[in-house]
Amino acid sequence: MDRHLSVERFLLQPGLLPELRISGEKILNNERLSEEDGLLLFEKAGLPFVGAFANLVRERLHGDNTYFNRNFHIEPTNVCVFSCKFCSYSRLYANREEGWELSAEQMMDIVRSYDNKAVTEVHIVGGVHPKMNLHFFADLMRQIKAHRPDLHIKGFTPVELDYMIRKAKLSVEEGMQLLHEAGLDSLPGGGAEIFHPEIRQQICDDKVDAEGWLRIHEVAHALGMHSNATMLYGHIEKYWHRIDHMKRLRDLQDKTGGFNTFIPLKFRNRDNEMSHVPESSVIEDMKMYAVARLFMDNFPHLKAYWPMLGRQNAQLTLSFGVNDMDGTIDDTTKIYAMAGSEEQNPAMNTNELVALIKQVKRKPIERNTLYGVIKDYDTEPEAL
Ligand code: V47
Ligand code: SF4
Repeated sequence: MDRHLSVERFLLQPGLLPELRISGEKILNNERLSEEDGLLLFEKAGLPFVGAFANLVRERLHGDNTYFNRNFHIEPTNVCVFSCKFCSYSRLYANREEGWELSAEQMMDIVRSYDNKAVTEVHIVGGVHPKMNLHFFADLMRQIKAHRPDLHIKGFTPVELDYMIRKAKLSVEEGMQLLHEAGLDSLPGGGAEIFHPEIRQQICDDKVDAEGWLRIHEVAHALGMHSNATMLYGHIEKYWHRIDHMKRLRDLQDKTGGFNTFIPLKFRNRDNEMSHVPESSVIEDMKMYAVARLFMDNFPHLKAYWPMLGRQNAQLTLSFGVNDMDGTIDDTTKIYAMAGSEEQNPAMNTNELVALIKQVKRKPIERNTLYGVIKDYDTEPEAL
């Protein structure tokens, strides 16, 4: 059936709110949704409605293509000077003997352990340790690039960058330029949480604010680097805080075009100071992905981070706007296992990830960080 027609029938439902019909028509006509439209979808639309429209947009942009990459994480430390209430992972500097701190040599050992593996990206992210400064990380990146020049380094959130650049007494432009020249290729999406101060002050008061986060990404884009953006949802925020967050990102993307991917991150409540806050339902999670796909019309990709959602829910997101499953990860991240995810040892080999995508009738495509196609698994044989 024509995809357009199958979605149009939602607009013919008797009793459909006139405002929802208007939003639906905008989507069919490729028009941008306003903040009011976005809020309405969260508040008044059922999951089948938003899901059908989000899937239409996903298929318009990408057909059945579903991207993943082969990557590994390095988490240099979980010692952190900040104290985000949702964080299950960090240890304060005063309690640093409970945490870990990797030396540059230990991190190079991790990089070398992938020497014969077809990984294309290393994702470096961790706590903010006062002794691991900008020059330490610049030197680490030079060593990584000297060892393996083609490995894409996606690293550091604006939380880490703001702290290390300030400490080095450089401007954001100078700091980012130095790190880029040392080998930093792109920025991951972390540290964004919820931008609005009403929520940010309650959950992560002491780290970089919305303006600081957005400015670092803007400077990175001006240097020709790409980046991702996240949103930590499903805790104490209201729907309008989510819309405010997405609008700020959409506005910056209009200006720079430097974002690749939007990644909604489901709040997990184990072993943190927000454990009393219940987690969102699967229905709410799917709605979040669908509205994100519809509202973030200038973000080419929408990612479900499977180590956080679990494999089956990640499969489900592929019908609600998502076209990217992140990567093989290889059990190298602890952030979500410590926060209560189903995935206690997140690792999937390429064949498992490919099978997961094929099982729900989508086309698995291995990509590099910037979405260049490495292999189309629909037409080529499986990896070994
Ligand atoms: O900013 C921390 C989140 C983020 C919890 O860009 C939590 O490709 C849920 O941003 N429940 C860091 N989330 C991870 C991140 C990321 C991950 C994968 C891929 C990319 C990418 C980026 O983790 C933090 C925070 O929002 N986080 N604690 C928690 N309890
Ligand atoms: Fe530190 Fe990041 Fe945890 Fe916040 S979320 S306490 S910045 S490691």
